[in-house]
Amino acid sequence: MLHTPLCDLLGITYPIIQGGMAWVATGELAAAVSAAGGLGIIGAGSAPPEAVRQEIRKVRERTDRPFGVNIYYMSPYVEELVDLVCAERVPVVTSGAGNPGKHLPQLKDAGVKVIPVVASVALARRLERLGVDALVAEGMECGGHIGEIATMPLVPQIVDAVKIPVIAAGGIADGRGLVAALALGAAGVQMGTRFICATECTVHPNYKQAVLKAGDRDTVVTGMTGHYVRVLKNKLTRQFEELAARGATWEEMDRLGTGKLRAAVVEGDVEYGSLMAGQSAALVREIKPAVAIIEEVMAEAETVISSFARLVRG
Ligand code: TUI
Repeated sequence: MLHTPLCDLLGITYPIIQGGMAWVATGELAAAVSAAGGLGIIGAGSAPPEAVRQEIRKVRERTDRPFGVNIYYMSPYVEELVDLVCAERVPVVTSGAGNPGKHLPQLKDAGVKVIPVVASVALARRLERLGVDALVAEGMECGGHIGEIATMPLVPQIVDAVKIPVIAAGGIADGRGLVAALALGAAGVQMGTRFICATECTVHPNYKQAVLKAGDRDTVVTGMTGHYVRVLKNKLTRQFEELAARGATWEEMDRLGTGKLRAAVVEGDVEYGSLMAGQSAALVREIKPAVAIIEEVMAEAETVISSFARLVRG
C-alpha cells in the first residue's frame, strides 16, 4: 500500500487531501473524504463563524477521523475563524489567498496543525521558518484563486527549498497525477475539482454536469479583486473579457463577480455563475462517492508505480 510521511503527520490512511473550496467544500463532503481515509476539508470561504461551526458539527457527527478547515484570508472573519478552529480543536487548518504567519502561535498553542497553501518559493520558505507543519504547493492549473507558476515547475522548487512535507495541487485528478506529484518530491496531493463530482458534494447538480462536460480548453482565467481566478468558460466569463477589453477597473470587475460563486453553487446558474474549476475538469468523467474516488486514485497510482519497474533495464 502506498504510504507517505504525510499519512503519519496527519493520521490519515491515504496521501490525499481535499481542496477547501469556498461554498463547495461543506461538512458533508469533508466528512466523506475523511471517512474514506483522506483528509476532508471544510472551505470556510467568506462564511460567518457560526455557519462554519455548523459544518464542523456535521463532520464530527459523521466521522471520528481527522479533518481540516480552510481559512480564506480575504474573508472578513479571519480572526474569528482562527478563534473558532482553536476552540473547536480542529485537527488541521489550511489557508488560502494570504499569509497565516501572524496566527501561527495561536494555532500551534491550540494543537492545530497548519498547512498553508502557497504559490511561490519565497512564501514557502518564510512559512517553514515560522514553524508550519507542511505546505500545499498550488500550481496555476487549479480552480479558483490562482498564482502564476504551473504545478510541474512549482512543486520541485518548493520541495528543494524546504524540509517539511509538500503537498502538490493543481491539475491532479487521478492516480497518474498522484504518482507524478510523488516523482516531483511531494508527499501527497490535494484535489479540488475531482471532489466537486463526489456524490456527497452538495453543489447544484448543474455545476457537477458542467465539470463533467468540460474539455481540455474549457477553463479560462478572469481577473477579480486584483487576483486571478480560474473558472469554466460561460456567459459570465465573456462579460469579464468584454470588461477587460474596455480597460475596466478592478472595482468594475469585482462588482461583476460579486455573488456569482453562490449563484453557481446554490442556484445552479451555469450561464452567469462563477463555475470555479481547474484544468483537471476534463479528466473528471463520472459522479461517484468520495470513497470510490479515493480507492480508484490509489489503485491507479499503485498500478502505475508497478509498471515503472519494467522501464528500467540492466
Ligand atoms: O485560495 C485559493 N483558492 C481560492 S480561494 C477562493 S474564494 C474566492 N471567491 C471569490 C472570488 C475569489 C476567490 C477560490 N479559490 N487557493 C490558495 C492559494 N493561495 N493560491 C494562491 C494563494 C496565495 C497567494 C498569495 C497564498 C498566499 C499569497 O501571498 C500573500 C502574501 O501575503 O504574501
